[in-house]
Amino acid sequence: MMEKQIRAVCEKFCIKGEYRRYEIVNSGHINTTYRVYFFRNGAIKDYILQKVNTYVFTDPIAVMENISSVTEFIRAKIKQKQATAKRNVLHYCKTEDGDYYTYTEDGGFWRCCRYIDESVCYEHTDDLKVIEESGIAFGEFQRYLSDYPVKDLHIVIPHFHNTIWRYENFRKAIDENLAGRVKETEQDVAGYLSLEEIATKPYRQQKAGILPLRVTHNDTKTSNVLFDAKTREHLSVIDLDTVMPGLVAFDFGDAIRVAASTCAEDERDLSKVALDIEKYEAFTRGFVSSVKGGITEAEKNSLALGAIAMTVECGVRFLTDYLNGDKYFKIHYPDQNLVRARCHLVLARDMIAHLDEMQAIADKYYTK
Ligand code: GN1
Ligand code: MG
Repeated sequence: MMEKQIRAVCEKFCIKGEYRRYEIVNSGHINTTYRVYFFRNGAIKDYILQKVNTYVFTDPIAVMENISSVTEFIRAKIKQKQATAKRNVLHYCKTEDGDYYTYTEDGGFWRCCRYIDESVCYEHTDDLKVIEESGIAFGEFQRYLSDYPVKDLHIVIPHFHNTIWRYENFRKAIDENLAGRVKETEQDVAGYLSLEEIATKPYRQQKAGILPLRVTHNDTKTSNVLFDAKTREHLSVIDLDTVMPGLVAFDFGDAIRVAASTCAEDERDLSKVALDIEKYEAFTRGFVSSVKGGITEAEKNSLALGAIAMTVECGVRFLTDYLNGDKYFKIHYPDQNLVRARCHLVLARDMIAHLDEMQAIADKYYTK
């Protein structure tokens, strides 16, 4: 059944050659992803098919408009300096009608992109070179889009990194107690409520005009970068669903949340959870040197704070979803959202304890 649907979608995207097989890609908490293998001109050609989660992305066509426009923009920039951009930016396929998407009979919204040859991605890594490379990748992304017209982007998820709004939703979930889980999470709830002031600071600074809105990726976890399988150098940033106006501090911070943690984002053993300052430094070196002079002094001063804001915000979102009965993030076992939330609370507190040190490292690599 699934295979039939997958083959039908491939046909819509005019993929040539002989279909071989598909596999499920089990990363990402939102969309459903498949890798599909074709045989053409004596070689295997593979593609990534995704069924977009339309509960989360209520206007998926707007998502694809953002993505196609941003990837074309980046492609043109890369082609100014090298012959091909094939491995350095995603290439989405069009249907016969010229659309970057197709629907299946069950109402599913699908898209398809070429798989980047000899690439790998990591959910979590201890390899400092890979971490520094991921910093370079997101810094480069920021630089490529520094002159992209921000106002042309669709706001595909309103209030996405509006930390104040995330807290409002959290309070609503506590009041409604839809899944009857408030009692067992009393301590976690109190812990997150106590961090509201610090977590909402970058957002308030943007509202006050201290921090500018830029084109940002907004989902900068380590698994959203592809690396060369042999050299471990960065190739391309992926998962462009949430490219929207945002803060540099948020892209930096959301990356640190994952890249500079001692463990995975759902570590149950909280004694293992901490900020790894060496990893933090590796990412920061990559990111700050790669955005070069493209960020203001105020933005540089907001980076470490952004890491705290994004770690708290993400934890608040996991806990809110747990309280609501796991409606948003995919879970692989019953209390995964609670485990994720607890892990983020410990990580955020450790970051707060090291804020000065984190800030000093950002200062060290910054040049105007
Ligand atoms: C989701 O889809 P994925 O796994 O890249 C989420 C991010 C969270 C992340 C936590 C659209 O990202 O905001 O930070 O999970 N994406 C959306 O791992 O909500
Ligand atoms: Mg994503």
